[in-house]
Amino acid sequence: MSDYDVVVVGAGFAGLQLVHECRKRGLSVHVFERASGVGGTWYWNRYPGARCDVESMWYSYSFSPEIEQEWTWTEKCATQSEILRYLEFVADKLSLRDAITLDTSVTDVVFDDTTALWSVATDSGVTVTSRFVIMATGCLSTGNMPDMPGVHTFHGGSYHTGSWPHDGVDFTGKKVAVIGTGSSGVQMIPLIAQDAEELVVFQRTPNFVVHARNAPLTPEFVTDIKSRYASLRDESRWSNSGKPGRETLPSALDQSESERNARYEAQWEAGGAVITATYADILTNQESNDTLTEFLRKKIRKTVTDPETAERLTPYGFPVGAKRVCVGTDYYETYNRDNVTLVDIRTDPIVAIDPEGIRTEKSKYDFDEIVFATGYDAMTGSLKRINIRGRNSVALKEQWENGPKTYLGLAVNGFPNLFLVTGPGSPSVLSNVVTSIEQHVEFIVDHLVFLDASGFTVSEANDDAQEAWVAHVNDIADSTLFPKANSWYTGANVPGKPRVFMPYVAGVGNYRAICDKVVAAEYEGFTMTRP
Ligand code: N01
Repeated sequence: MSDYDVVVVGAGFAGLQLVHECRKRGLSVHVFERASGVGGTWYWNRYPGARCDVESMWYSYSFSPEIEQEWTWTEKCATQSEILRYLEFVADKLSLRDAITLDTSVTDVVFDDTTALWSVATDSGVTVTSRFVIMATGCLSTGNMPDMPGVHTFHGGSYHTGSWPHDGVDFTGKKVAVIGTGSSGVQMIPLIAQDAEELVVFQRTPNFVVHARNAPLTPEFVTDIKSRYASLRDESRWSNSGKPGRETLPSALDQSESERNARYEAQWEAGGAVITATYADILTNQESNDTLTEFLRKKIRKTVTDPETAERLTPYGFPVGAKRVCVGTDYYETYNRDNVTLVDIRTDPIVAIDPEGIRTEKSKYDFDEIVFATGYDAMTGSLKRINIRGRNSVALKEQWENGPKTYLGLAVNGFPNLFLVTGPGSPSVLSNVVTSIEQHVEFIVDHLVFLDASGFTVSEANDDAQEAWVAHVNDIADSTLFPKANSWYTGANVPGKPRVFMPYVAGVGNYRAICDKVVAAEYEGFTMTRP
């Protein structure tokens, strides 16, 4: 007999919905969450300018029409604080809080071959047993802190974007360094520049940055969407991106240069990373991709007044969209300010951090504050830092030494009754992640119900099904331009991490159809056994 049917690790979007869905189906469930509140990534990412670049009307749960109608988003792209308020509202509305233990990190998740139960140990000393464990730990929740010489000797304030102080940081009149120019850096740099006396940005790889064109939502717009939510959500579930569709022409090469640029211009003005979906072949055909690359490079040169800075900000060497396109507000314009300097650390590398600031090969900079916008050990980091041991005590970390392998991104051979939400091999980070989370949660919980109804106690992904899924994920990725960039999708941002393309690129609709077929074939690819 176990303490729970289901133990969930993490109380973000996935963990909260899991509590609700498990309870609805009569399964006892408990969540352990390391933070002092619910919200997952939205609990931690409180840096200036933090907001979601997927529109709030879509970046929200669809499983409850009541929540959809009751909650009203105020901005096109919601701020971190609004998303956190939303998740707190959901937790209260569905009375989820009593199933969640906060301030508690799970340290060990160990399978007992004899009893077929999982033992889940925490840093508070509490250990519980459970029939099933669901890892809802998020794709971007373990920070990537560069191991720079002297990093701990700095006398000023030092912060990573993914664990921001709750009281905020006052940069007024300060000398500030930001290291990293991904989505987090791009959002915060313009705001820090407004307050700081001096801001120095240390850039390793320039990214393509497009405008968010964020704006308040009008009551008419919200009412209209709310009245059509059911069909729009259905469209999202079967789309590529997890949002309602938009008009996409087959190839950028079918149009003249002026027609193409007119379409790009319209999308540039509308804002959003969706510019890479202007043509269906932008991420599969290098020549098509080059047309958008050139359009965006011209925008940088036109916006940034100093030609040398503009050139340093201009990305080369990878297709646009193969690394996540960053969505910002006045990002390039910020480099026209007198108090902002851009250091290209590819030509002038950081050699050390010392008590006063940062030393590069060519210069020394003194700072009051250093911000690390250096990203995450994405997709596998949060799973590998927990001691997860499956059959015969094999550690997940060791099994994944050469890269993660999963079946559907949801289960791992050798780890029976353990499931992943948005695991490697799922569309997760290449989609509106909330749409993906909902599909995964429903698949997993329905599977548990099926097991109980059929008298099965153990479900395990087959090795051959897993191998076939990994091969499929790779084949599809290789038919696109994604693998041509050194990105966190491939693990390239973390020194020593194996290079494996982790997300599933064929879209949430195709993925859902495959999962539906697996269900229709009574969970093909899983071996299910009775006691
Ligand atoms: O992290 P990143 P992020 N020395 O990995 C640099 C989501 N997100 O937190 O490119 C110096 O993209 C690194 O350089 P390089 C979104 O999915 C969404 O910004 O590796 N620099 C890069 O410039 C996003 O993609 C939203 O050469 C170092 C930067 O740090 C994901 O989170 C907002 C370095 C890291 O960029 C991650 O975004 C925020 C080193 N040792 C985040 N190591 C929205 O919804 C790394 N870098 C808008």
